[in-house]
Amino acid sequence: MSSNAQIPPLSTTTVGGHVRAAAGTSPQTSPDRKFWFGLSRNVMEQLADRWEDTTQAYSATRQQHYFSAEFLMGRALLNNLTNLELVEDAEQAVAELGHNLSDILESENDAALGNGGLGRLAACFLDSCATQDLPVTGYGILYRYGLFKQTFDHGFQVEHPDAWKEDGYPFVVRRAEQQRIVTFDDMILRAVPYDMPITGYGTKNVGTLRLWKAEPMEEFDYDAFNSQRFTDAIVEREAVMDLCRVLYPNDTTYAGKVLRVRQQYFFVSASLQAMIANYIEQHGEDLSDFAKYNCIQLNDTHPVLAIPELMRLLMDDHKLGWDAAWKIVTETFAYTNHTVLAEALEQWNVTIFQQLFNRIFEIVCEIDRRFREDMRARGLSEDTITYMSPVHDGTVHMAWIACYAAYSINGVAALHTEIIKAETLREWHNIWPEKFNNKTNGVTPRRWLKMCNPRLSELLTKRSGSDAWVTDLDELKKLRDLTEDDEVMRELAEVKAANKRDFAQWIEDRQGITIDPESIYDVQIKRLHEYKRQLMNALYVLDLYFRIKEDGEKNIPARTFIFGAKAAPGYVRAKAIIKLINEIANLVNNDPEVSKIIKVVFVENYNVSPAEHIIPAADVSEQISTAGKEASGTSNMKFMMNGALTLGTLDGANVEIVDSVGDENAYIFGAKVEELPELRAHYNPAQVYETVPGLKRALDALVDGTLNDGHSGMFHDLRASLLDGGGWETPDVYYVLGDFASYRETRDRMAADYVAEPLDWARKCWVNICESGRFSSDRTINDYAEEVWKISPAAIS
Ligand code: 26W
Repeated sequence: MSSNAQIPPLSTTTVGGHVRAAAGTSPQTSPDRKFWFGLSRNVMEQLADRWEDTTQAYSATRQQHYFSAEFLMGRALLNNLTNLELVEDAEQAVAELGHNLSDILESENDAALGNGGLGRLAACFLDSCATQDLPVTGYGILYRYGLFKQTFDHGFQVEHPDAWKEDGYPFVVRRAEQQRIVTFDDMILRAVPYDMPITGYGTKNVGTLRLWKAEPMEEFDYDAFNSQRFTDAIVEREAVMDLCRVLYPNDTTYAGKVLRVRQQYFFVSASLQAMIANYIEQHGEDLSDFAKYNCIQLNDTHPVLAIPELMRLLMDDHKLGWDAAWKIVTETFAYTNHTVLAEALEQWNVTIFQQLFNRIFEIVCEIDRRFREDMRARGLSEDTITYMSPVHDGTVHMAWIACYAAYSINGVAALHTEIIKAETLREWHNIWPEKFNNKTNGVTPRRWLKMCNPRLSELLTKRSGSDAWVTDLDELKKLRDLTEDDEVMRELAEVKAANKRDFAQWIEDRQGITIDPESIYDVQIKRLHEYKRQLMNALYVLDLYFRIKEDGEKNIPARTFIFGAKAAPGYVRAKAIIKLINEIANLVNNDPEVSKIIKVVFVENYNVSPAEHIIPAADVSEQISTAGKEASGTSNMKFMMNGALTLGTLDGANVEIVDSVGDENAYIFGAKVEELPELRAHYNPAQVYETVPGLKRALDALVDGTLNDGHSGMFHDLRASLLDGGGWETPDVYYVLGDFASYRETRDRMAADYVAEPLDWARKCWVNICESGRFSSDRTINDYAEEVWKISPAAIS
């Protein structure tokens, strides 16, 4: 179809040459990993000229800059081959050189520079921006270690460093000539950009993700070395290198770590300096039109230091007055909120600011002073003013700075946006309702459908007569009525069955566990958090075990319960839930009778690439958060696109998914947001435990010796957290027991429906696939581009 015709073909000769250079052997004897390097370099060679052209085109126009502490990119090679429509060429060349493309692809490490939803969203957004020729650049940090690797030791999570690029990484280019200097009061260092090309599908444009790396000012301090202060010189170097060493593994829990605020300031300062330099090069020294050519999206509060830093750069380095600088700042920044959980709000002790960058602290205090003046003039009460002020109680409140300075504030799903307007950011909404808007999240159909599910992609292309859906997912709506065509439904069922066989093989190879590919694959994959209620899922499985084992229930449809989740290393209760699921897996999988009907699989080290194997094979998508807590969710969208049905609460984007597919094509249960306050007021979990069928037996198994927590007391704590809060906290904060009966009934019904009439199940899956266009990140990005960023496509010729 495309412009890619001009790319010189990727051939046995070119691939062979790159592999020889990377491996120092013939391609035939090269290890897969070295082959991957060579093939990747060949891809880089192919896109280089277009990348340069795109960068040039974008620098002259109005641009958007996406600031994010996390980009969960996953693997790059297949994504780039897919986008450049080179998969077949690569397959052929690799085969001719005696290798197998899928082995080569599997030798790539995931670039796991993110924790979960927020980081993966940033990655999907970049894909959609490139595909739609939008002048957008991502800015973040080149972490040496990505999200920790997870293993299980006797069922307990163990964390290991993820040295993902230790032997090199061909998809970033160091641009030393564009380095910047970043100054802290106690440290000065160089920020060196490493640029990653972001290819789009069916376009020549190649966007950029710029990841900054901290390096010492001097390659080596020879003076210190010569004056015998050798160790001092090394220690200083290491302090600088520490800055980018590791991605903080907390997802939603804030920890006031100085190194983290250093990371944040480091990358926003370097990015802003680069933006200003480009502006001056293009439009001259007068910065008053800065906001006409640039806008910045703040991905949650992590990059909010960019607000005082831009003030500093404009005033101190470029000599603008406060008002002129503030005008630019307030026309430049837009802020996205990704969570309503109070424990996620970033607040830094003022002493950290004073120690690291006192000038920034001064500016924040001046923002605070003017804010208070402004609010008094509006007649707000002193209490409200204090609550909303950027600096109070010895703390700097990052979200409040963002709300005050940003021209746009958005939530990530319709329900979430309503909640931040009415609760989380209520005071701000009262003053500036016009700043608030919703941008429901989306996911890229390139990675999450075309690339990870080639069988379904082929079916969709065949049935719609073209592959236009790859860049316009709404095209699939036109196929919705094919539910009437049993032949198509049988094809769909066969695609799913084949994907399930692939997954069974994959998990057997990876973890040595055998599952039944004919069973229902019921999947919950996401970070481990109490609000996501993996514990409720686990209790259902445990209860089902007893129903089979003790009650002798017959007619239980065969099922495989699949989990994937990492817990923040310091989140004790989340780790207890991981151990519990592993113990339940032990119990179930080793029971000669029960294991014929159900199995439990915990996918170790869940990440982007495991997700690409799991999602195409899934039948049931578990989206079971306590209503009001999951801002959006994005795996719900990936599952839908791949023909899995949602078993979920009316939370986050689930609400919009049900709205698109209809009640009859999803399985919704549990308390709704507006019901919860009333329900909680009379909630007595101990009574629910006694009366709801199955609960008592399942919960008691946590402490009666059925399950073994290695004498850690973890399972006792889990049970207590639900029943009486251990006597010192509110019991069952996330309403696990309250929603259990409804969950159990709905999940049972869902399994029964699956086996009752496979073609009817396929019809529901088909509707989900055909209605997933609304959840393409192309749609999300279009909405941002038109309503918030005001940018238009800039295609290169
Ligand atoms: C400071 C600690 C911290 C770390 C990460 C606070 C907050 C976060 C993120 C905001 C957590 C996150 O990833 N949120 C998820 O964002 C997704 C993309 O919008 C949503 O789909 C998820 O519902 C939301 O949990």
